[in-house]
Amino acid sequence: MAAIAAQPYDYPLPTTPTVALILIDMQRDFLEPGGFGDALGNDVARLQAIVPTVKRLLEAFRQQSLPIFQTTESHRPDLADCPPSKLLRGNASLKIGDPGPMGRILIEGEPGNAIIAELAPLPGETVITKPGKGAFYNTNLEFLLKTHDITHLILGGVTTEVCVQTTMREANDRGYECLLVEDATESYFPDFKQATLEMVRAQGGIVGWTATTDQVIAGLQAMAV
Ligand code: C5J
Repeated sequence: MAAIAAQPYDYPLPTTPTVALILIDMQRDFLEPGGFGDALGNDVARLQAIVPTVKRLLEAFRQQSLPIFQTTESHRPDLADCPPSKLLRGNASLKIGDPGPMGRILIEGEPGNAIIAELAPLPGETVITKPGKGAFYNTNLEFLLKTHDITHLILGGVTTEVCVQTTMREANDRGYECLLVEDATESYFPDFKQATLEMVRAQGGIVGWTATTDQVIAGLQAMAV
């Protein structure tokens, strides 16, 4: 049986290709100046640095015709799906819904809310628009995964300890075998990223596995033969 060399131990791959890539929130709002992440006072360059690696991971799934799901953190223009607790939290220079240099912050359909051009989804790749941090909350992701008989999720994207970790925990509780790709995820806070990697694979993989992009690609190639 094929496996991905991973921590805390090898991640067994299924014999039928029921593995999907979940790329979280690789959006201009988090990666480019003038977006939500920047408005919160973060250095977006840290996140931009992983784009070539994430692209390599994405291309590997494309080459093997494996299912790809990308997510965006997005709200309706009328903000009806944004609870006041989220809207008013923090001290951002621009709040959700405010006009910024790339359109209204974190609003669906605005230029800044799009997935970055380098990773733009191709026809047939699913984009899940999510109002929360986790990709299962108030979305049809679980329904779509079940429809495609997917059992194994390979996760990347931003930010590691917020939307990526929340999604991985939601998926783990739903019975999915989850692997977080170490160099295809990033945080504005290096310590938070490191802590997340360590906590998900602690205690024998209490939330799942972690591995590098090279290790994932090697495992997928072994699955294909
Ligand atoms: C945040 C995210 N950090 N995609 N969103 O607010 O992690």
